[in-house]
Amino acid sequence: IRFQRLLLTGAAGGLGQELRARLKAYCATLRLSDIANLGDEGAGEELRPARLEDAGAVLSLLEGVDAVVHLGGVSTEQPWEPILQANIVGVYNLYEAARKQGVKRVVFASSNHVTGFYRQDEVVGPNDPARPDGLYGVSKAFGEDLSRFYFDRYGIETVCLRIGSSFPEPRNRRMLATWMSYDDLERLVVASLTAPVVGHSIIYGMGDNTTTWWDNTLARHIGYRPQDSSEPFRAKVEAADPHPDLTDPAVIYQGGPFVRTGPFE
Ligand code: 15L
Repeated sequence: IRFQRLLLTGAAGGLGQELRARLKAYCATLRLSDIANLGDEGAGEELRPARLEDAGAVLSLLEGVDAVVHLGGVSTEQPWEPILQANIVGVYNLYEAARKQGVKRVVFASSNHVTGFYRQDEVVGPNDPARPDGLYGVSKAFGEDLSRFYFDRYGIETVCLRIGSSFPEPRNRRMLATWMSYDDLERLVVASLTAPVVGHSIIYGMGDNTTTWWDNTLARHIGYRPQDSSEPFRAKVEAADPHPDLTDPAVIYQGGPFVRTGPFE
């Protein structure tokens, strides 16, 4: 047990459900928040449904927590209004609450879609300019910038995780590069919570894959060592899609299908 109380937002989502089970080992109390149903409160859990756009609710959410794992918000390309509320207003409310409640570290679920308009024949690192592949990617870039400001101005540390594709298995050719197992996700989040000093850091959430588009060498101080590779799934994934269309933007760019989602009106 390293923490008295951790807050996990977005706890009802795909990665939230995984981390709900896994983060309990690291804290006496795990506070869980979402707008979707969180089920029953287990031992060592506190269920606190909250809307991220509700500043007052978010302020009480962060009361008495040692650190936050912020997965909450919209996680796909969507129309502007939901993204504005959950990911822009919501992340501002989160950092204001951290400032007012004295919370000193946040692990922010950013996304590979911050740099989704780089091509699949380029290798990108955290110091390259953002090239978001949609409004969702723009909102995650905003969260990265906002968290950098809260570090420079108020000393609140953040690790921005530009998560690739975290699923039980890679589902397509793109995910041979972007895939991260749930065990590696846990390793990454725990390293981000427990590294002695992180300042403001950006790290791509990927596994120990053979094909990679992302350079994490500038984030070695976090101490994340991925252990699972997409390579054992390669033959199966390639057989399912033997002739990819090399003129399809989803095949050309790192963001995959996100680069051609929308507009919505
Ligand atoms: C994301 O940011 C999404 O939240 C997730 O559902 C995946 O689609 C992932 O990116 C991806 O790029 O595969």
